[in-house]
Amino acid sequence: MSEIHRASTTAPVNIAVIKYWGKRDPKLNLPTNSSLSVTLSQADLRTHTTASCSPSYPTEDSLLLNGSPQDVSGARTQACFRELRALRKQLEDGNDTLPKLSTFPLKIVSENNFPTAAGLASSAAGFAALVRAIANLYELPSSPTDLSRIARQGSGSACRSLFGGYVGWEQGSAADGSDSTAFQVAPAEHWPNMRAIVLVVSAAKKGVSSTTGMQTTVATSSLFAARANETVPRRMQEMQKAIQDKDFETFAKVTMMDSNSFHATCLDTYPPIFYLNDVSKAAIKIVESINAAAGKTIAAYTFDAGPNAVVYYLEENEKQVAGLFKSILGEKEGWAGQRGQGVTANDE
Ligand code: 2P0
Repeated sequence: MSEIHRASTTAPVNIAVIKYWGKRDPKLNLPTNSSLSVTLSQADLRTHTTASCSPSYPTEDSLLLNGSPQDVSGARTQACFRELRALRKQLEDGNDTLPKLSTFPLKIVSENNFPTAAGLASSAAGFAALVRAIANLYELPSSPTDLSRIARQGSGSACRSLFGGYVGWEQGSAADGSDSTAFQVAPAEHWPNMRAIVLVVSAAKKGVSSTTGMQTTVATSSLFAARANETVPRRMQEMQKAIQDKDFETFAKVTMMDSNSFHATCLDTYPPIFYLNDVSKAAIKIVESINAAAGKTIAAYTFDAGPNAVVYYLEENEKQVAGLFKSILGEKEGWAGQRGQGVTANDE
């Protein structure tokens, strides 16, 4: 009987507070600007992935996501498989006693505990988990930074899910992408009272994929260049300082302004891209009214490539923020439910 080698891992969803939108190299997923995200608690939103390989498997690599077979022939998945196999082969070439796992077909089995492709960063957790599961299977000595470089080629935002807490993605300048990697700005424990609530406005698959949307924005939006070249570089600095200083008001203001800026470039795309709907806009109004009632900024909304809102707040304001949202959930048509909690303390 042939041996089966197996390793499992989980990777969390990350939600950007400075958004990645635009590629300078679509093949390598090299971005036009740096970005920064908060990694959510694995208890709520995560992908669980098991990678296995065996000489007895059918010759083709395979991937099962939530029970459905996925196409693995795409360039992105292939790039991840190729890079990880090459690293394993280096180990095997230097050590005759190691089993030749790099030559065996791979079987990947992934489960998301949240809606796939509904603007909830499913590809981020998905590729991060895929890359780390295979790296574990191959017993690679790679650092999270090395793995972030590989996961980025699967999906740009995936590089940020290799770290916990507050995570930046440096756009880099090298043509081969060697310096376009994720880095930890601060671990979750640095600001342990940070909380996020996810308002699932719609679990439907998004209308315009991120890859198509962002490249149309780059090609047609006149607002885009100012965002990528001036606004985001400044905000990256402001945001890192706000996190270091645990300055929630600045964190919140920059988060909301960057979400608005990203969606403005979407609207400025031709033909326009609409990710926010009327329920999203109602969520913005509620956050504004919460902040007005508090007399200071205690809640921050942000939206990715979909209508679902993520609202950041501090634990001490749980009642005023999450409590209010929870009390109106169900009364508003279109709010299918809510999930959320703290940021992850898992730095793996
Ligand atoms: C982000 N988004 O920073 C931004 C904000 C959506 C809006 O990263 O083409 O799925 O796979 O590199 O990572 C979504 O884009 O795009 C995304 P690809 P990805 O989280």
